Amino acid sequence: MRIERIELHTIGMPLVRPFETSFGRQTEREVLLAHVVADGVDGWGECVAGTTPDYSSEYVAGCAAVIERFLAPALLAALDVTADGLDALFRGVIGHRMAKATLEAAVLDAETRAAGISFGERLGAVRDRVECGVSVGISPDLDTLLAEVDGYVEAGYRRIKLKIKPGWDIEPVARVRELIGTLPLQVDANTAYTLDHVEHLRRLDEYGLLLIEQPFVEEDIAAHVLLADSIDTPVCLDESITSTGIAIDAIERGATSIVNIKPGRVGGYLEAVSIHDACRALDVPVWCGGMLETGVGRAMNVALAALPGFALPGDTSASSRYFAEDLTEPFVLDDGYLDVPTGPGSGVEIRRDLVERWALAEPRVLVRP
Ligand code: SMG
Ligand code: MG
Repeated sequence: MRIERIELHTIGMPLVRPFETSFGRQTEREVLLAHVVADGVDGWGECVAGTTPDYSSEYVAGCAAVIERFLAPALLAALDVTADGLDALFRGVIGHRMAKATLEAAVLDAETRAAGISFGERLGAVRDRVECGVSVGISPDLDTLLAEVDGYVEAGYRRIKLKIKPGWDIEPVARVRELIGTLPLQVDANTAYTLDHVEHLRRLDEYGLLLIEQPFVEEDIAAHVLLADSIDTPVCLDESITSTGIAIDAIERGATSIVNIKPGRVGGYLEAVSIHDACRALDVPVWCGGMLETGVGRAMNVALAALPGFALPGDTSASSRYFAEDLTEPFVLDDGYLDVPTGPGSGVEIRRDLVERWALAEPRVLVRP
């Protein structure tokens, strides 16, 4: 394919309720979207970065700058672009995986639309629907938390994930476990703990959790090995896993026995598939994480979650978990599952009227020199 044009849109979408994690609270999702036109075919990609560099070092305005200054010019200059060739094309830029993943998603979307195949077919999906979990933010108080969880159980979610931090962990977990009985439950600390908390975290073992996600800072694989050796609850890395090599290393060292795969965090869907394949070869189950995606990213995540190694429910919740109105046709839960889109490309259509209505700035238009 030859890329004729790249447009970068930044929009703001209100959340149906604030989302609080150990590192912050958000009431709106700022979304960077890349729209590529390749041989007359449109492709859209969503960036998972947030407004501030708190989940990772990347953030929306930074991703837009890296794309505009370095990645888009490389893409526009290339004579023949394929999704498989992007790794080599972007090799001159170190890191910036979320920015790279945004363009990769748009190129994959255009490529699969042109070929008339679905994202699921392209990635190797083996299921036509995926089991869904929901991520529950830190609440102002326990009653509010229990009411929120109750609503999600009613809606049919098949797994609950609680955000935890020091001061908001054992008691919320105990109360939610009491409320939901044997429904699968897991927790996510987003790096809020240190090795001083190992004894405290061992108290979670009582509640039969599926896993504890990313208790310590992303660079500290060794700390996760120590925890994994002293706790029964499986340790699962999220932020730490940024490539296939790092995933294999973390697994072999015993830091993680389950892996959260987020395409944006690892540089794209093709690297996500590669991590899936590596984990599968090592008999390590994986699940699909979420970054409050709009329908654009959600459609692609649901396709990824339909690969055979995705053995646990993902943070692939319904559109209504975050948005009153989605950017595409909404994803609606059916008995705790979402259908994998079957149409060409991502299989969903972006509503350009909403991209315009929710724009936070004029789109940046990049064309071949
Ligand atoms: O999309 O439902 C979702 C979000 C799931 O909890 C979620 N994501 O660390 O796994 C994670 C967090 C990161 C959110 S960054 C604001
Ligand atoms: Mg996480």
